[in-house]
Amino acid sequence: MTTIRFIHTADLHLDSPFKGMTGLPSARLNELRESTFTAFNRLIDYAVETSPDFLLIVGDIYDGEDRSLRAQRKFQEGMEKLHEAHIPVYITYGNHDHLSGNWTRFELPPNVHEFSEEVEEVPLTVRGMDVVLHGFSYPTRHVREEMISKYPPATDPHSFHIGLLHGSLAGNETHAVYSPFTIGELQSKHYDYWALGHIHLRQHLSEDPPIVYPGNIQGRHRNESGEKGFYEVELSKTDAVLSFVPTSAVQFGRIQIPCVDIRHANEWLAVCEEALLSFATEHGPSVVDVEILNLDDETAAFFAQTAEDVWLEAIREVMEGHEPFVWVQELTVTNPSHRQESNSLMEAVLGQVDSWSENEWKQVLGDVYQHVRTARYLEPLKEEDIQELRHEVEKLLLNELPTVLEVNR
Ligand SMILES: [Mn+2]
Repeated sequence: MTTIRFIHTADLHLDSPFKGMTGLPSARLNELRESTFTAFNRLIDYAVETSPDFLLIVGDIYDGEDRSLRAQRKFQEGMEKLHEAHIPVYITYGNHDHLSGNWTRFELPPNVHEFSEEVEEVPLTVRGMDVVLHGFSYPTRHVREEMISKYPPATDPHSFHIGLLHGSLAGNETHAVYSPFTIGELQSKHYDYWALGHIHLRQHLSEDPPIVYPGNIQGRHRNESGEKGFYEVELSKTDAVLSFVPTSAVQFGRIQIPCVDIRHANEWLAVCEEALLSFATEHGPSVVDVEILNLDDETAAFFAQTAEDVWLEAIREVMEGHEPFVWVQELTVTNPSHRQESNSLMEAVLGQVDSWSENEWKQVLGDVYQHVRTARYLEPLKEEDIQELRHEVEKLLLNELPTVLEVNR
């Protein structure tokens, strides 16, 4: 045998609070709040069933630096199951669950190795083959240092070398840049596989060797849409075969529904219901944004008679009780002529907004965040808050710009 088989996962974000989700019936909200655990259980069950040589978890096991007691207990249970199944687990902690957080400690079973805050080499033997893992845990939340320079190059060509690294590409400003690296730097270490974490979008940065973000195992908001899961990797010295295994309990998504020649509300509701049901059949329980488009003038006039939030309420009611559930989080009616007209101005404004760094966002929001009376009720600004605000900006522009242009004509 010359192939090792392992599971690569990251960003479990156990016990994510889904605090931006409002309006859901409480049973659905509970389902959503359980979703990170459901996804985690699917990961554990899969491992127990398929007995990989080992499991890698590359940072952000917990969503909060306080590592909620419940999340730790569930994680502990999962690790015990793997212990009983004789599956070793190697974990690093990331920016969300760094080692300086204040938490009540659980003792993990002996099959679990936790990487320390220094880049560490862990040798293991898998069915007679030598494997060396390299990795570290975040000592504090903000690790801006180029930790990659501390990873030793592989010298022994007969061993499998795997790097575990929670961080992002240098120069990629769309995410908080932690432990930055370049693809060239990773390649220069001559490892057989780079198991990355931190970016929640599943992606391969390189094929040879594989440099891979598995993404998170459960989406947490509209910007983490689509199927989520982990990779099962079969690795030989000459080849790597990656299989994606889905785990999401609830999927976030976006549906565009063309509405031509709609003259009555019941027609519209029927069209939406059909589209939403077929989405749920394909993707399971979902939280979706619906965009109504392709309106002719008469249909646009028909929609304008009723406020968008009333339309939204109506469609939510129609979907009530359907299994698997589909919750419509947002409804937008896009008038194509407006969209075209405002495109270039919108792009200019959004381009500006997208160029803001985290600090610039804080400056822009300074009035609110530094206000004597409001500041103490606000939680610190997070990356997902910024994404949500960016989304609100886009919506506002889409709705308001045409009116502004109209007035100034
Ligand atoms: Mn993460």
